[in-house]
Amino acid sequence: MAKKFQNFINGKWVDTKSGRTFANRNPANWDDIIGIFPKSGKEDVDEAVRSARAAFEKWRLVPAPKRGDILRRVGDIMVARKEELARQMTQEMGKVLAETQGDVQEGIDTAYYAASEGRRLFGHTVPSELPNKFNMAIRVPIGVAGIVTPWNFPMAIPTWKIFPALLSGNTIVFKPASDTPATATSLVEVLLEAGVPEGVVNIVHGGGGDVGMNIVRHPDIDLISFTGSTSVGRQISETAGGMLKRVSLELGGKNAQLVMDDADLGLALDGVLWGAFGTTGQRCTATSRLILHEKIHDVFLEMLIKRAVALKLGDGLKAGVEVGPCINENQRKTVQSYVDVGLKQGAQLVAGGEIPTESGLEKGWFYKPTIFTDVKANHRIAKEEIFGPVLSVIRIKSLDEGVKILNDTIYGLSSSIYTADVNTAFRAIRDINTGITYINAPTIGAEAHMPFGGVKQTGNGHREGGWTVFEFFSEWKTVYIDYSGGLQRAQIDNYEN
Ligand code: UN1
Repeated sequence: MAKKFQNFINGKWVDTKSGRTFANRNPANWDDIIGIFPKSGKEDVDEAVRSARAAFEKWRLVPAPKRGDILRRVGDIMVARKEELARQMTQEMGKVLAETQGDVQEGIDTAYYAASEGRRLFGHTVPSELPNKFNMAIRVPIGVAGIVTPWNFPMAIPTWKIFPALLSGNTIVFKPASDTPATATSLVEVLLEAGVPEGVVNIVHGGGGDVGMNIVRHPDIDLISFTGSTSVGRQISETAGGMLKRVSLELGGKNAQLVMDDADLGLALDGVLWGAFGTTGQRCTATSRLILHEKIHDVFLEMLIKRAVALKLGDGLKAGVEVGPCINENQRKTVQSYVDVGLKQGAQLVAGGEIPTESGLEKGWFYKPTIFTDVKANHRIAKEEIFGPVLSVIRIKSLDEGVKILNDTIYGLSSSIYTADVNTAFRAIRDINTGITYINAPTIGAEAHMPFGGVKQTGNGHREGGWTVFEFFSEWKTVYIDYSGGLQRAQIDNYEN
């Protein structure tokens, strides 16, 4: 019998009001049911928002260093449970164990970073233009945060949002992706064990339409943090924009790795294999374009194909497996449809491009690591986010041409350049138009204490991670304290006419 999971609302584990449920399956073996989860609706969201709103009145008054102490305990518990959480995540999401361990570690890093921020949350004191008057700007909590997260980083991305939101004094209504609800449930259990009070964190499982959009639309949700597709992000932005809500969006990417003729090719090869096929290409930061200088194009490609076709697919819990499955049937269909489009538009398929037929893989959503060459700027596989193990290779003649092609996309999340020339590197840093740029490293691998996010249609200008995420989850309050004992009129009494 598959385990039955519940929502957590107002300090209690509860079923949905409607009693509806859905099953979640292991993408490497669809006979393996991870659990039965609540398929929630508007009435469940309403209940969760009521709980979070009531809890906010107490939580906002807990001193930030104390909120930080709870998050430090969250980090400690995650350290103790790291292996178990990673195994659960691989079973639920498919990526290999080393990667799910990394995903949990990113949550641990975020917990400790947020904990330390509890003793900082700096404001500003600034001199007043009037005598006997004191000016300061302080950070205050905002209210109830709606947190809507994807399945590709089932632990790290929720922690990027929830931990700074809590540290800043907000309460939470959390809707995790319906492909990874078990990991999300474990995260809530960790928060409770660490001492997060009743009502402060609420989790509501279910679909984007029934749960996600009802969170976005709810008048008592003050801010929304979403990571996912650009099309859903646009829908959230339109709805929330009309209600004048604060929204942080982390959306698509079409990230490129540029390899110059002076690059260390072995290093660039390890980088692109990890960037393109790690997490089965299912990262916002995944390398989906490889831009090769013509002088090294053929030799590099030969090295790349050899390694890519040798990557071992399988159940991510098994030793030696390097690439897990796609998350679900739809995602694999999307990958296959892009491969078909690539072929139709005239790109050359040089590796993969099909579902593997080896025994042991037949009950999972596996797809072979795929490489296209002769990809042109107008090909859809050069422009659109695929979110799977498909790499489009483009040939260039110079740095300028490479940077131009790299920038020629509606997205702008991550980028990478391999070169031995410091001048080339610095010109690339200046001219590449993405939120994140790596020099001699792949497009993936952001660290928790650095700003994370992108330009153009990758987002709406906010940054997660690092010190910048606390900007999003808190409000500035400007305070003037006049201790002169008289009326002092700014801009008037301190100037002679
Ligand atoms: C994502 O795919 O949305 O930089 C997040 C990385 C990871 C996070 C990716 N640390 O690849």
